[in-house]
Amino acid sequence: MSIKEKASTKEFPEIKEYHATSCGIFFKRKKLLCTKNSPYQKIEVFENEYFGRILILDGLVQTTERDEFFYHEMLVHPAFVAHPLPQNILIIGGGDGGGLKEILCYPIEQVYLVEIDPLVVEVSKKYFPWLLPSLKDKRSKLLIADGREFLKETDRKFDVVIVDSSDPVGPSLPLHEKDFFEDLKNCLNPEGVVVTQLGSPLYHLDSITKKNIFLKKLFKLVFFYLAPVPTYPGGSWCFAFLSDKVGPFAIKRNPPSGLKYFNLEIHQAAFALPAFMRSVLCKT
Ligand code: AG3
Repeated sequence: MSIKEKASTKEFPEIKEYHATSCGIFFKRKKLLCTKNSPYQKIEVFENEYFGRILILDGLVQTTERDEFFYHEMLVHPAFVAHPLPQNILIIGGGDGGGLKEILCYPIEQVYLVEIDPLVVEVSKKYFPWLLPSLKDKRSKLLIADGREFLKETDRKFDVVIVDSSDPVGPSLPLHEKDFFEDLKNCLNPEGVVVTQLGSPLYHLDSITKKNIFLKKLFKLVFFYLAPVPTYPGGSWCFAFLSDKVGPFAIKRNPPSGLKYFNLEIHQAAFALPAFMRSVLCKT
């Protein structure tokens, strides 16, 4: 960015997300596109010169046009290259549709998108270009429902479940709890794989460690992996790959072409954990 460009952004107000009490990230707000309160949360979309449109829920950055591919590709493709035959898919959360568009790259039978907040879907349809075409795909079924209730009530079984929650506060809190993962397990086919986002290895290591304990009791195979997400706290994000039968390393198919971050080398490398994570996660 040139000095002139830097100076020209001065007039814009700043949007901040605190990552801890003394630090965080800021964006200059070029244009406010939407600010609404749903019964669940505050939903904001604004435009930043560098990152494009940014979706914020209750003050937490969810996705940006410029760097969404890091997160959404790494949320979806590891499970899809490793599962023997992913046909029936469930996404819980993820009402912005970033994960859905990645899933639809595969020849699946059906994908349920279960999002609690209809306003997130409405707003994302309007401001993020990938959601509307993904919802029009005949294989997509949008259900506005509480993910936890859906799992308790459904008799469907899924091959891959993607949990695209926000941080463990507000409407996403239940999607981080033990009961939820127990219910999730009951909705999996025998070769089912679950991927869930777990937060920042720097800021959220305690909560990742707590989940590790109950996840290892529930699933025979528990793997953690990492991906860079420039606009999330700490810039590096942790995911869990969970299954009773299917591990991540025996590759069953190539990823779709045209991806911007994921490839099979990245897939293998992503499961290598730094020493500070291994020392707390690999001893239990
Ligand atoms: N879900 C994970 C968002 C976590 C962001 N946390 C934060 N900024 N503190 C993203 C949903 C996008 N499909």
